[in-house]
Amino acid sequence: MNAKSLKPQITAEEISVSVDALDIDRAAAIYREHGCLVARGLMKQYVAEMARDIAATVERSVAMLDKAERKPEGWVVPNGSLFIPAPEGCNRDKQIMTVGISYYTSAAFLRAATDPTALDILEAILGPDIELFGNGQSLVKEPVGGHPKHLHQDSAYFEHRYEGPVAILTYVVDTDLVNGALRIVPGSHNKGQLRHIDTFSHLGLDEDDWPWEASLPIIGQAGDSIFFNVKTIHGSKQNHSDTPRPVFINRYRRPNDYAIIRATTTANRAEAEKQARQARKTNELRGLMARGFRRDEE
Ligand SMILES: O=C(O)CCC(=O)C(=O)O
Repeated sequence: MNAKSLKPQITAEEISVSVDALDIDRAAAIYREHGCLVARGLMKQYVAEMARDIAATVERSVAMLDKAERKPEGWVVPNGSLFIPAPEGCNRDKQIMTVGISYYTSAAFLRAATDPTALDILEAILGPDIELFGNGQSLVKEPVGGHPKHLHQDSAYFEHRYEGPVAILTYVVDTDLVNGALRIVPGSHNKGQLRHIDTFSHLGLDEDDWPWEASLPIIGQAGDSIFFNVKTIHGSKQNHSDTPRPVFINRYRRPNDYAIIRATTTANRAEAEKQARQARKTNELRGLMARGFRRDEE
């Protein structure tokens, strides 16, 4: 594969808007065309509290490691944090990956999820009625070699009946090529559902087909947010800095949408694919309404 031919033909600047001079229609148009959008400064006001709450949750999670339960994805401690094998040189044999923080444990997280400017942009993308998908997610890359997240589509993990969720991933610290900038493949939301393989960071794309060079790194400051479609290819490399690299993610969808396949490995995805036709909105937990009204009970 010629990596040069895969190199994104667009710059981060071209898919970015600033909340200080926000043109909502332009923001939505960028998202629609490229399957991604960078909103500079969108979540600045929540960053200090989110940094505090994420750090406290990580500390508690590490203290619970002796109660960790083995799962196909790694080890899960009682507060829901997921650990995977640690990089060489770490003083533990397990490193944190996803942090057991949610709207149930952090008021700042819930406030960020219902941020009015974020919802204005989402409304221009999804329409007037918007349901939260999930209870919020946070990932932390530990210092000095914290995990990579291989390029993937979120739809490998939760494929939806209709358009699927919009994710908003927010940097909690200034993030660059050293500590693991999010990398994104603009336009890849139009490629349909791609075949994923099992990787160190769970479902991921085959690097021979989708090398890192195909992706555009988004260098940003704490409080910058990246919107992306459930089928937009994204991922991030290891954290080579000496401090943690946290992010938090809020996800939203139209109220009538629902997951038809949920998976974390190729084996459980193959099983879930067989059941996809039986999936119904009524079989899934409804999310809280972030804007508008749930018009049709399906
Ligand atoms: O932490 C990151 O940079 C990536 C997170 C991610 O790709 C995901 O949760 O789908």
